[in-house]
Amino acid sequence: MDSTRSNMRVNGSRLWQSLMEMAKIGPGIAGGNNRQTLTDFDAEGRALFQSWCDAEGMTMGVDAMGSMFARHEGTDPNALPVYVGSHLDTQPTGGKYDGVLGVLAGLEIIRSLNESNIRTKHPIVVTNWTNEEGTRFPPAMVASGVFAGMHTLDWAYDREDADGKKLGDELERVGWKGEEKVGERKMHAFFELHIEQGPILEAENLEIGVVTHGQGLSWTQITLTGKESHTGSTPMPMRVNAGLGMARITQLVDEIAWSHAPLAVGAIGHCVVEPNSRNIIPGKAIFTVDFRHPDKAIISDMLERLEQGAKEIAEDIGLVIEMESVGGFDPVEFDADCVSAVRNAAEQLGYSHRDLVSGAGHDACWINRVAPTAMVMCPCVDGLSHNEAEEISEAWSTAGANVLMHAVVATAIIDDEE
Ligand code: HGY
Ligand code: MN
Ligand code: MN
Repeated sequence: MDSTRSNMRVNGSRLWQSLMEMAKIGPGIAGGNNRQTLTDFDAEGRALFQSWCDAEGMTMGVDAMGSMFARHEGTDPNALPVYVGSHLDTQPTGGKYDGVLGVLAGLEIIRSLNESNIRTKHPIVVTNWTNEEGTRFPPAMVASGVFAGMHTLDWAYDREDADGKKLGDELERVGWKGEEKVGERKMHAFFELHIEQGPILEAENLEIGVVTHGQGLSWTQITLTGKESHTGSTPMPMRVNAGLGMARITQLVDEIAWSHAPLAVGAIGHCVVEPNSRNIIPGKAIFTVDFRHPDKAIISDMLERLEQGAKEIAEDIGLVIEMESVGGFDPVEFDADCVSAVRNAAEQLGYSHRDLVSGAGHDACWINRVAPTAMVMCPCVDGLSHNEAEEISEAWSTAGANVLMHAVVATAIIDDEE
């Protein structure tokens, strides 16, 4: 390999500074972030990212879902670009690195290439996908899902938050509703760096995860309708308690997941109890069941048992039950050549690494349907994420960004290597 390329490294401390700078926008209450999609904080983070891209001479495209595409020219303007990125939006009690590392490491690649005057044949486009988290506007990965043709634009615009605000209106309000038709961009390849959000790499003292697959995900929203009544004067036999139904279904979800140990996972993270008064028996409970597994057949089995068991619980208590699939995707196998580019980069750079199945969903899981795609992962402390205490080290961040850069540049081809 040409010495120029083999000596390429990112500026890890500059990347770390940018991460800390972005983390100041939309602070949480415990050291993390609350920069939810299409809030004013999200708009502020986008503007900072745009200013950094402008400083590198990149041209910004924005599509009708607000996804941002910062283009760094290659020597062949007609060559399909190599895309690299992730998401800047965070969970309400999110960490400083989930998604953000992937976007800012992409920018750091451009900063480093500009500094060392290395030109690639293919242009490189650094991407910020709108609303990866899917907390404010479910489901997760909605903009990359529209890009991959999994959702229509109108359906996405119609998503409502807890206050009844619509995604499309909020996109307009924050000024990030672009003109570009979503999904028209063609990619030579897409790479995403992300923290593992699980314990494996740290536990095995490894620096890099070469992500070969992403596990499948299913979100089922359940609405239980019972009867509101006084918690004091209503005799137990007369109660139709929606909260009790939710509690029993929560237990059922846990049992179903454990029955497919060690890989299956299941939980209920979102729930609304109405009218949510301490002395009224809940008349309604609305909650989302999150099931995940690398094997689609297991997810189907979990869903069948959930449907069967939840109906029995509802009947036993006298509740009306409605169940609706509100998100999900099949297990993903990433592109073999892109995965090899990641693995080769880790080997050439001398980083300890292993193949990994992603436990979390990522924009790459949808983009893999429309372009050759792969992911790089770095460890996170105690495997903790979706928690303000999420933490990584600067060394892990730098290693991940170096592997990302070498995989991207090898795919975008350095001009004088032709
Ligand atoms: O839900 C997920 O896996 C992703 O973190 N949005
Ligand atoms: Mn993420
Ligand atoms: Mn996340």
